[in-house]
Amino acid sequence: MRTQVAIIGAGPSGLLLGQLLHKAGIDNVIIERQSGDYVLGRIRAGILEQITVDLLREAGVGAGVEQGGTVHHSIELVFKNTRHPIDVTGLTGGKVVTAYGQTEMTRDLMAARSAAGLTTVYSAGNVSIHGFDGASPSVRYEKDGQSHELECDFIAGCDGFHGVCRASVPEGSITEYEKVYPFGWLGVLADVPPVSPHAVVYANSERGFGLCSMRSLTRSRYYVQCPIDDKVEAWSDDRFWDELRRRLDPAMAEAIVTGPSIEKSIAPLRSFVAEPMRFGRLFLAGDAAHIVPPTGAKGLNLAASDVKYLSSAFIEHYREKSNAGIDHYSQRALARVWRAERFSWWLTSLMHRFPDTGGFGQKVQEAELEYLVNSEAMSRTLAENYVGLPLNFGETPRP
Ligand code: RFL
Ligand code: PHB
Repeated sequence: MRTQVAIIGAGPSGLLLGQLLHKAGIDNVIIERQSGDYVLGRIRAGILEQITVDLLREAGVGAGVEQGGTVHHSIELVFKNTRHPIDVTGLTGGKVVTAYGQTEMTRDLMAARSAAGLTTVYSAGNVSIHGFDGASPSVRYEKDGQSHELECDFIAGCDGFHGVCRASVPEGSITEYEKVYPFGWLGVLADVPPVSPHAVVYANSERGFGLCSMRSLTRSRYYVQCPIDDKVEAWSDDRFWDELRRRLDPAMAEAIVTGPSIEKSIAPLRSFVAEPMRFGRLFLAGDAAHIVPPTGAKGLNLAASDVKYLSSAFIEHYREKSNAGIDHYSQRALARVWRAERFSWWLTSLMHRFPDTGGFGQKVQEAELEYLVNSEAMSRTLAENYVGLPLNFGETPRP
């Protein structure tokens, strides 16, 4: 088999890239280790920047988010048992965020891909990549007991943090930066109406961080910070709801509608960046190249902006026979990645209880939060990062 771009991974990065390339007439095949159902079963992000929504439209899959997404103009911070709305739209000259689950976005992209008759190989075993430092890269994999080889012009490594692409790069050519946080997030999905009309509630409390988010007007997603080695089995639904209530302000705790969980999982928190994001004819995108702690809601949005830069670079290569975009990809994507890394690290540090936070650390966090909600300058800094900085932020135009 031969294609122009071989995409490894059918998560949001790989599926969105495949769709944008298809729209531009560039042939691509996706090789995915898991089954389609398994990919759809992973409950992850829920907040889309406008850039991500625009990209879904550009890819021809905007109908789902237009019908099922909820547009929001504000978020809410809770500390010292008090709520503080932040008018992100007012502070950013009209920008919004949209609540729409990663699961739904993935389903829309999968449906569009199969409607277009594009090849996706699910449940591929022993995926390996070859020859990307030369002119003829290829991908080998097993399917139904048979070995296959896919020849291509380029490989897009969209295979997440534990994928094979980054791991295949020679050790000396890659630099990794990492910070692992000493806690995780316990998340619960439940068919209950969201507690707050705001997009997301971020709560700082002496008991640790809590978060209220939504998937629709009848489905909510809630999280509490938990010890890194905690087990899901130790958390009954009742224990989860009790703990969440204790981290919110009293009125919100009273108002929250609880119900049986339909999903419950613990995610570790990590900041990670691999540099560069290009190795010859191999390009990394999304979680394959970087991880942010979920506090800033940036993981999925960064995957989308990588894909925007990468698809533009491939389109420029095939249409205009120019490699300028390809040569610029890593530098461009990494500039945006580090801005989101900084923001996610900062919000994580401000909102969570660390082992050494203590009384002093708690007071300093509260003082910073108090400054934030009373200073228009700092509120605006939070808002402009939260809605997403422009794709060309800080760039000098290419000649
Ligand atoms: P994904 O979604 O991990 O998809 C990668 C795909 O590659 C496949 N794969 C392989 N395929 C072939 N061969 C191999 N050797 C392969 N190895 C792996 C995988 O099966 C998978 O289908 O990466 P992508 O597309 O870059 O998308 C990134 C987003 O998924 C990610 O940034 C966000 O979900 C991060 N994230 C969250 N972000 C938020 O903004 N808010 C959240 O609440 C939030 N929660 C989360 C998260 C990420 C989590 N991870 C990675 C464990 C919760 C979790 C648990
Ligand atoms: C979610 O809806 O899952 C969500 C929202 C905001 C975050 C993280 C997760 O910062």
